[in-house]
Amino acid sequence: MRALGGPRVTLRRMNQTVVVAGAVYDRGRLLAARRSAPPELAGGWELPGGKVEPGESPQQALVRELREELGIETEPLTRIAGEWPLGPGLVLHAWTARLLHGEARPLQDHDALRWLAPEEADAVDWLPQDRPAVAEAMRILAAC
Ligand code: 523
Repeated sequence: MRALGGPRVTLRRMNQTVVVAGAVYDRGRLLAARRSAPPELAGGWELPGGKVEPGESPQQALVRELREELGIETEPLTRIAGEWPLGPGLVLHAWTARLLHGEARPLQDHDALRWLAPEEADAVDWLPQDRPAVAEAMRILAAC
């Protein structure tokens, strides 16, 4: 019997897969990424990330996804409070993260990137499900 509180209990609660998104900060700006797929999301801007795989912590998944999709090394910092449903079996969580090294490039799933200062938060058309996390990420950034 699996002990309560193990990672699968946390991350796959009620058979939900967690999608972890990163509010990546560098030099007072937040990274925004424009999706190129799937067609129904293409053109929308998001906090980049992806699904937490079995056996991974959300922080490990975030580091992996940001490396694969953008070629950057990051350090996850703290979870942004809240979770947002993405459809059957998927829920969005968000974490702040700090850029350690690398220059972000759209290698997979994105076709444009922008680094936004807090006053530019509305400069891109964020996916609706990302907006609460973006608002909180910008609030944190502005307070730094
Ligand atoms: N979202 C989303 N916002 C957001 C992310 C990172 C993802 O709404 N900030 C949605 C988009 C997809 C689902 O979450 O419907 C999975 O995200 P995706 O495709 O980036 O996750 P991957 O890369 O792990 O998915 P696979 O292509 O299946 O590997």
